[in-house]
Amino acid sequence: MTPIVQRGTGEGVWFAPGRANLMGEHTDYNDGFVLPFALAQGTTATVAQRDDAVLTLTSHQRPGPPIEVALEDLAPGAITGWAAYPAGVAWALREAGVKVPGASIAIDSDVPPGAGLSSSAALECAVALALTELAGAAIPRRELAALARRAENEFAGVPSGIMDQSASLLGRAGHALLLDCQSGQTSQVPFTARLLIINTRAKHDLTAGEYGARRAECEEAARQLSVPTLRFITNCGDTSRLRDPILRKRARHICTDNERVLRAVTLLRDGKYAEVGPLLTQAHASLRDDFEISWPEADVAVEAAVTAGALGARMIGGGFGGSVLALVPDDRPAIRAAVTTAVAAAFAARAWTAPEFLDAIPSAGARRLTLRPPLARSGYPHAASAPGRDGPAAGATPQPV
Ligand code: GAF
Repeated sequence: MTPIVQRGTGEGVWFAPGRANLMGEHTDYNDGFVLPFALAQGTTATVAQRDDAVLTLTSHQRPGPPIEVALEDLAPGAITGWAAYPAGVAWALREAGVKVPGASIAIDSDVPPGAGLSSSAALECAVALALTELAGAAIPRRELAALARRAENEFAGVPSGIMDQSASLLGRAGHALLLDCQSGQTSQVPFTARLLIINTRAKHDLTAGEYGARRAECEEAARQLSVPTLRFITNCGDTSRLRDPILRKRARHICTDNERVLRAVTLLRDGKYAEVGPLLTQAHASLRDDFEISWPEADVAVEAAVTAGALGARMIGGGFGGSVLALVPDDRPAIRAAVTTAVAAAFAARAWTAPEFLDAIPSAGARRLTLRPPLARSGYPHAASAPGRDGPAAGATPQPV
């Protein structure tokens, strides 16, 4: 079969994955450790270069007329909603001196939005990779992650850390990514597993105030402990010096979660996969009781999953909605089935919206794709509509170029 999308150097399809996080929540903006991995689910940006200096944006998930903006008009606040993420990337690249060309960008994704699986980082990173390649700019992936984060922080106004963009751009199949958010150093930790994501369908939203409030509390705790960031608290007992009980709990979560990341890495490197399970469940208790960012559906999902035989489970992401990650033995499909049945039953008993179950397989990071027909439609991506759900992320066989 012939790949037919790459008709010229000025167009193509780029893919960037969403992420799950094995360990280390809210530790990234505290200069701590995180251990995320790239998912197989992700976002495609199908891009055609234009002769004018204009960006047009369409999304299969957000039908409507193309959003159009002149590159020179890009500035924080100029674009809002979903398009702020790709437009923000073009802005951040220009700020960094990249000669971003005009482009028509069509987005498609199979990362459920609001599920805490970094649909926004996947969107940013797919576009970042596309625009830098079209511009002929060779930007190391770590720097590209920082630029995508800048787009999210300053253009879209979301005060997030560096974890999600790093996982999307630096992820490797069969590995989790250990990232030291202070030094920026990364190392790939072998991790071949099929985990279970339970999308609780309670939507999370990082623009809501709680994420920023946690950041502020962590900064205040660090100030009162006379350290630059909570990363520098390595003896978790030191957090008891904080008089304020809320700040004490926040700092304790960050310190113990940093410890759990390093412990999980050691266990994985020693091949003790199953022993990571209880760490996940401990992390959930810390996120629920100390950091106070869990939500009822997540607590019920964790409890039901572990009772039904999961090795461990916890909420992932920013909190207050989104997904639970459960570690289930790969070689025991009956346990996986028991876990999904138990979680679904627990939700039904409370008359909650049924949860969605997804595979979480440590997968490769962002890359350019070639596609097979029928994905490259006539006139596409200039056509008003973006690729369909049979599009690259959902059904095609992605092949690195
Ligand atoms: C969100 C943010 F985008 C990340 O930077 C990270 O802080 C995470 O919440 C919590 O660990 O995904």
